[in-house]
Parts: sequence; structure tokens; C-alpha cells
Amino acid sequence: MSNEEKLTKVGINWYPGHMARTKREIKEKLNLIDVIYEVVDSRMPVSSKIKDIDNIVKDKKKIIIFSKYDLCDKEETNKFIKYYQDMKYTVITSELNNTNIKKIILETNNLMNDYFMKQKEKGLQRRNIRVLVIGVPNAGKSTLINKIAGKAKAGVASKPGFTKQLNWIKIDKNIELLDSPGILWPKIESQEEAKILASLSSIKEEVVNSYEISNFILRIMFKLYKGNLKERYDITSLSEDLVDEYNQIAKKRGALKRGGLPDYEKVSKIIISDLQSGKLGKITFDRLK
Ligand SMILES: Nc1nc2c(ncn2[C@@H]2O[C@H](COP(=O)(O)OP(=O)(O)OP(=O)(O)O)[C@@H](O)[C@H]2O)c(=O)[nH]1
Ligand SMILES: [Mg+2]
Repeated sequence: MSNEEKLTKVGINWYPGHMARTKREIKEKLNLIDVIYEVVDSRMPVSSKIKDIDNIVKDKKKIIIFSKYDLCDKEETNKFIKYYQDMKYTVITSELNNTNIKKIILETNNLMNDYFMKQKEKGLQRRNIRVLVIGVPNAGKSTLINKIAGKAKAGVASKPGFTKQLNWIKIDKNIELLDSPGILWPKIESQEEAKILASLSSIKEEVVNSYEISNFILRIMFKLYKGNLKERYDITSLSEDLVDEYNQIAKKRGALKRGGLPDYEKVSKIIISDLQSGKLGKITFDRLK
């Protein structure tokens, strides 16, 4: 099986197996939920988006959280933010050390205002708003939950759910957040998207070939962020097979085997980790069409 085929298989294989179960679990939880926080990775707002989300969450209110905003190319990512805002979605950015939790809470209340007004007209008591965080693997769901929960400094309450105990964290006087997120797999629509996801670590390394990812990173960086590639690796052009470039990075970074031969496996790992840790600069791989 070629690497190309392996990547295609990721999209096809993962989807039915894991997805069928998690989708079912999320559907069960959904009956208890009023608002969804959908987390997307700011570096790939489309590739990390669950395309069929609205079929899954149906009529739930939604806030889109752009996570890892500190790692992205803001100029490009802001185009996506505007795109979603124009579609009347509430969008909030989140960084490792800077998440506007107050705004998240305010917007959550705003989304439910009309509903509670109607309830009041019917003479019904106001109840707590219940929130679920969802997103693809590695999107930053747990980080967000921890931040919101930490900020709220609230205890954890357990309530019987459908099939198991669900833990609700009180994040505001009338908002409760489910402490376990819904993990979904995005429907992969192209090879390019699969590779973007893989390079930014939403597809586990065991499933895809690491050279396929590091080669892709060099190529897309050369296409979109040439300057960063020059700055980090002193690379100003790319050869067809990328061997020269691997040799150069090996030398520059001391990724050598005994006897001084380049250690290509190590170079591949260096490229992937440099990208993911932001050492190749602030990047956004998706482009608004
Ligand atoms: N720089 C930066 N890193 C982040 C941010 N949010 C999350 N991360 C990092 O991204 C990685 C994944 O974050 P998690 O919160 O575990 O993601 P998750 O969606 O819960 O992942 P799964 O549980 O595997 O589905 C971790 O290494 C986080 O530290 C952010 O806003 N900025
Ligand atoms: Mg998690």
C-alpha cells in the first residue's frame, strides 16, 4: 500500500468504526445539552472542522472556538473567523494563556436569552444551561474545559445520564459544562486535508507514514511560508525527491548516525515537531476559497 493510499484509508477507516460509536454517544448526551462549543484548530479551520456537525447537533446553539490562536497566521485565520461571523456564528479565539472565558460565558447566556424569555412567558422556571464541548482529536478540547473549569473554580457535580454518570462542572451561576468532551472525526474531503490534519497532529503517527507527513510539511511550507523555511533550515528551493533538503537539515541539526550518515528518520521527526511546536513560525495551512 502506498503512503498516498494509507492516508486515504485513514479517512475511510477511521470514520465508520470510531465515529459510529462516538456519534451515538454524543447523540445520547445531546438530549441534555443546550449549547455546543465546537473547537477548531486555528491553523486549519476547515481541515479540523467536522463537516457534518450540523447534522449531528441539529438545532443546538453553537459557539465556535478557534483554539491555538497563538500558533496561527492571524492574517489568514481571521478571514475564516470573519466568514463564520458573517454566517451569524459566534466565534471566540483561545490561546494557551489567553482565553476570554468571560466572553464565552456572556455569549452562552446571550444565545439562550430568547429561549428563556419564551419559557418565562409560559410561566416556566429558569433552569441551568448545559454545555458540551466537541471537536476532532487534539483540537484543544480538554485544555479549554480545564481552563473554563479552573477559572470558575467550581466543584464537580455528578448527575445520572443516559448510560453512565455524567460529570457536570458549574462554570457560572447558571451554566453547567459536561466535563468529558465529544470527540469526533472529520469527514476528510481531500488528500490535502488529510495531510494537513496529519501534519498538525490530528492523525496519529502510527496510522500514517512519518516521511509522508514531513515531506508534505516541507512542500506546503515552501508554497505558503517560504521565508520561515529559509530562516529555520536555510532552505531556499526544493528538489523533486527532497533528499538534498533532508541532508541539509540533518547536518544543520546534527541528526547524524554513527559514521556521520544522515539520520532521515530523525530529520522527519524534527520537521514534524518543529512545525507543531511553532518553531517553523506562525502558520495557517487552510486557505479560504
Ligand atoms: N499553543 C497552544 N497549544 C494548545 C492550545 N490548546 C491546546 N494546546 C495543546 O494542544 C495539545 C492538545 O490539546 P488537548 O486539550 O489535549 O486536545 P483534546 O482536543 O482534548 O485532544 P484529545 O483528548 O486527544 O481529543 C496539547 O499539547 C495542548 O497543550 C492553545 O490554545 N495554544
Ligand atoms: Mg482531551
